[in-house]
Amino acid sequence: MTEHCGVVAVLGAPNAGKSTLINRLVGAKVSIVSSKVQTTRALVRGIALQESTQIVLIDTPGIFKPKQRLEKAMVAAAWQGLEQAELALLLIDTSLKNPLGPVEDIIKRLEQAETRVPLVLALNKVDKIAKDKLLVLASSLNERLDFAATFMISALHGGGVEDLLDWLASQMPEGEWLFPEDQVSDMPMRLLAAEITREKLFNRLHQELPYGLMVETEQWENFDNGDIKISQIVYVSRDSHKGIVLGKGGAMIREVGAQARQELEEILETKVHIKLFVKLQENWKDDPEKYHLWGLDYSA
Ligand SMILES: Nc1nc2c(ncn2[C@@H]2O[C@H](COP(=O)(O)OP(=O)(O)OP(=O)(O)O)[C@@H](O)[C@H]2O)c(=O)[nH]1
Ligand SMILES: [Mg+2]
Repeated sequence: MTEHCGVVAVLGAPNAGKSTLINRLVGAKVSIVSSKVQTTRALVRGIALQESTQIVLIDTPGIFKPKQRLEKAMVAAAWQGLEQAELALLLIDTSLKNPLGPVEDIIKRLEQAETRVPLVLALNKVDKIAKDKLLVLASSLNERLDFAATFMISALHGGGVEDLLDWLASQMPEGEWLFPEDQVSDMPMRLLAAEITREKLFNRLHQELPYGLMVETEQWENFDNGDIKISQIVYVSRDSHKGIVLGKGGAMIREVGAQARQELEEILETKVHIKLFVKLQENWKDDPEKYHLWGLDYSA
């Protein structure tokens, strides 16, 4: 069979469900998910297969009005994802009161885009909204932009995702696969391991605290018996956050470590030991090296 292969960038507002969708299309966890906005910080590539077709899906940080340096770098990365793609998927959170509000700027930019890429629309979270509202939304978006197709999906529950995958596959040009058959992501395991810990922290911490955190895998040791030992540093940007992340008598960080270990053991199919250290680094958001690590542009 002739091989087909192409790159699809998934764009949308923060929290639209982009990472959830990519994990589902790929059939494996390649990008972390949380109920909070601004979870994905850099470009993450997930690789989906559909018969003889390989679809490289770029998960992007949500697009919003950035203020801080890190936010600017995240939004710049999202637009950079578009440049690399031959097809862009705009994902909308239909469960919002005003689903178009947070995508107004994205629509404007896509309208103007100098290098126009074909677009596909996916209305997400349809499990939470009435059908008539969806149809209105679909037609008003189609009036604004020229979408090659529109899908109504639930990335979380899977509804409509199979049809979307079939359609995406049908759009991919002839060409050799970019990745080996069994590869689901281009992210090195050390980075994915750090992301998984960050996801567990995001899910447990409240308000602004998660945004002041970053996780780095410091050491990765493979033992002869197959066990893996991972040491990670959780950087906090304020001294007062250290105690919160540690929890009473270290209870919080232990629980986060246990959750991360469990997930990594499933992914790696071996016994994992994980050690987490919490360190204060007030200005990690101004440290170019941290940006480099994630492929983010420090001066975006
Ligand atoms: N009910 C419902 N919830 C969903 C659906 N898809 C995603 N979610 C939830 O929406 C939240 C955000 O999902 P993510 O996949 O992290 O969203 P994202 O677009 O990647 O967000 P950022 O990385 O912050 O830009 C999570 O709590 C998901 O479980 C869906 O189809 N239905
Ligand atoms: Mg995400």
